[in-house]
Amino acid sequence: MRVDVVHNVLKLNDALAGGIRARLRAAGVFCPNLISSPGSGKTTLLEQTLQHFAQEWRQAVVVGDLATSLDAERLAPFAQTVQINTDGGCHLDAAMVSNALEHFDLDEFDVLYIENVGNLVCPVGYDLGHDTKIGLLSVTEGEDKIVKYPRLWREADLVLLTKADLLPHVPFRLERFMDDLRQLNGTVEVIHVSSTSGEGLDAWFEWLRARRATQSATPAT
Ligand SMILES: Nc1nc2c(ncn2[C@@H]2O[C@H](COP(=O)(O)OP(=O)(O)O)[C@@H](O)[C@H]2O)c(=O)[nH]1
Ligand SMILES: [Mg+2]
Repeated sequence: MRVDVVHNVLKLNDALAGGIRARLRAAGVFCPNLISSPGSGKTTLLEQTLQHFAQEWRQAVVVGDLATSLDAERLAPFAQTVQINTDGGCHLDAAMVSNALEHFDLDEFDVLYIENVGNLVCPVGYDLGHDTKIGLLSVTEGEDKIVKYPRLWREADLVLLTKADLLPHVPFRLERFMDDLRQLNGTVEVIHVSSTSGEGLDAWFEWLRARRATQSATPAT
């Protein structure tokens, strides 16, 4: 009985997510979903990214947190931003994103970034209608988070190893990280980035640009 309930909730979510994806595609909006633990650098990277593409793309953000509008306040100077408060929920779901989209005229945007609730577990299973799932791991979290939380890394289209500037200062085993990641996801691209030093940001911007171009070439379904 309980299994049926969970199953139905996910089915409803997937149906809503499919509708969101169709709307985004029809409007030509590319949608990356950023997933990581709290504090691994999602908002800081978005601050950099929004500024980098300011002249090139019309950008918007939906950001999820349990409480406060702190992240939206950080991002609002650079893009139209909607904060979702999940009131205890550990992830965004398609209904929340669908409600947030009421605040946007999608025809006015090229890219909609979703910053998911900080969590390596719950957000992974929820389709939000996004085009690509990006997993971030900061070097301060430890390389063991790859094997301990495998699903995100298995499903990610890109892994960003963040806070790369701190690598010399923490006992992060890079080789182990790569070996474990390759076991889960043999082909996933990995970019070392630092929002502080700027390392890897160009590679990240290029990845986004290329991915968006691929998406735009895919006909809406
Ligand atoms: N050293 C270093 N600190 C960073 C970097 N990116 C973010 N931070 C810091 O890490 C903390 C959490 O960053 P934030 O972007 O809020 O993480 P989020 O919770 O994933 O959105 C903040 O104090 C940031 O200043 C980085 O590349 N290097
Ligand atoms: Mg944040």
